[in-house]
Amino acid sequence: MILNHEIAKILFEIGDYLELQEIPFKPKAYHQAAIMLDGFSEDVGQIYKEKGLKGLEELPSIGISIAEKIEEFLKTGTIVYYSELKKQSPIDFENLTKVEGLGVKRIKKLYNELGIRDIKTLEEKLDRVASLPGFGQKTADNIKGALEFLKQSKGRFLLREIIPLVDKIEKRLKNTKGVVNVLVSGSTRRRKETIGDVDFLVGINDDADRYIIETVMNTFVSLDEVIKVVSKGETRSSVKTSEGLDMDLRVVRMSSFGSASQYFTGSKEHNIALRRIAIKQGFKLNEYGLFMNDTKVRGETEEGIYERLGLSWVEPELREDQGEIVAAQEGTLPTLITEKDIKGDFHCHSGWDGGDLSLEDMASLAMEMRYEYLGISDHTKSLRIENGLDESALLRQIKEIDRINHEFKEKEIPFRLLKGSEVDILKDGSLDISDYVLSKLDYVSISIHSHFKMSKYQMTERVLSAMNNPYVRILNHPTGKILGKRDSFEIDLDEIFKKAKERGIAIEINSYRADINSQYVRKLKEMGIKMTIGSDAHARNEFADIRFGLYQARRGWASKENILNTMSLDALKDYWK
Ligand code: DGT
Ligand code: CA
Ligand code: CA
Ligand code: ZN
Repeated sequence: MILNHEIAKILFEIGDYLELQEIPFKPKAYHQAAIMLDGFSEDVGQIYKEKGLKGLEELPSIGISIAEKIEEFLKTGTIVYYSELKKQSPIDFENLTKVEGLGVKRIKKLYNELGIRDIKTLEEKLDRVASLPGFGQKTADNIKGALEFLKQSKGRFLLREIIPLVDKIEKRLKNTKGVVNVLVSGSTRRRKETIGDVDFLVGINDDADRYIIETVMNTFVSLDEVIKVVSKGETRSSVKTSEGLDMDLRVVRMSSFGSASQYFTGSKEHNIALRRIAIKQGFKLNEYGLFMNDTKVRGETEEGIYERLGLSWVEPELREDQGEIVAAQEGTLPTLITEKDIKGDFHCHSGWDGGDLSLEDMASLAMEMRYEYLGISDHTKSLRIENGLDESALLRQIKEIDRINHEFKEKEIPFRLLKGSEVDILKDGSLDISDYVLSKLDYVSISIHSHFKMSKYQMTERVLSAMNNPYVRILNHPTGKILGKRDSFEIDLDEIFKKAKERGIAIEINSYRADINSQYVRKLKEMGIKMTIGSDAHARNEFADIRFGLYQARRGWASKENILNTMSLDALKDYWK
């Protein structure tokens, strides 16, 4: 929900500024309101429209003063209180908090002790950071790494973060007069995990006049989100949004819509390989169509083009020139896993380890997703910032799940919660929960959440040793990477995959982190290792994010058979025995 998110971001920052001024209580209120809003499933704009200020005030964690700020934002697009705080503050919070590892407390110290105000002064005074009390060389190195990371990733956007905006614009274009079809093409359609720019394709009737094209172009360049029009032409326009995202639009006649879809979906490498095949057969292929001796033989549909060239239609996620063309010629393309195949999720967090979701809430959210089961995988005790569960809490949770499942059974509801856990792998490779308690769970998934800076050998041994525990069924986010945020730690994945194969442990494709990318998926598939797709949801609106893991699975050629969460509950329980 892009509006909720936008407001939440501002409220959170207000909290930060207040914390900086050492004002009591208020910061927490703003932070809590922001966290609630970000995870809230309904659009605040809609709530305000229907119920006014009162509706906002009735939301959890929101009192009258914050409700008024939200109202102000909805009415005017800004919050004066926020702009004032920001103006008064000597510190550029917005950008400094983007540096992984820098929270309000540290930023405050950096300012007070070294006069660091923004990214630039941070870079300048970096060598003095290590000697600050409470920082040390390790922290300074981490900050340095995070700064480099920030620079590197500039320019590309996470698919997950732009999709809401893209959907909105797609709808807007679809509702424009004279528009027959809209396709989001380019890397967005191929579901690449990061996007350089978004490529919209609009189809209009063959006999549409110039006025129609003009209307489409005008709609596009005057979208609310657009702050800069880079170019505006007869058939093509480019713009920049306020978040810095570039977007292209091309308008084509419907008789060329298929060939244009094919061309602008790419990838460039796939297109070049396909064009080579066309040329070999005496055709010419471009965005306007497939031609033989200047006569257009195909163009309306993508399928038609592939078919005429002797290929089956290729799913966009596979179009990377990674063997898909030959497979399409030979009719050996895989049947990719689809959203419908997913019967449950093994990675999500309840209010027991933070957040505000009860187990019942989670069950009903899972049923909304049409799942058969949901694995509760709260963190364990070593993860103190996340309120990790200790043995006794886990045992209580197990009881509670049994009780809820019993109720489902009584009421003949065909859904079950699974007793899972995201158990912490300690520095020495042991798990932080006793085997006795682990044996009571339906499945155990394990993760590294600490001590990232080990040698490759040590880290590999650590994880291998954890994988030897007989109750382990899933290894979560094996590289530690969080795409766009944090790099992977050193680890020998070949060894890890071998062990996974040997012990029948599944490797997680984490939807949020995107650390297991399509190349790894493909390798795991080839090795015959099962995978899971995990949403890693901590809030209401994050369950549906499982689709981003699904996209990476598809880009890695995964079929239903390769992914554990496509199994029915009975088959799964059998498998885990
Ligand atoms: P991006 O934007 O970096 O995430 O990646 P794409 O794939 O969206 O690339 P983009 O936006 O430059 O171009 C969109 C599509 O247009 C691309 O996937 C294939 C097609 N295309 C662009 N340039 C060429 C080219 O030089 N040759 C061919 N055959 N196709 C091209
Ligand atoms: Ca693009
Ligand atoms: Ca482009
Ligand atoms: Zn998790």
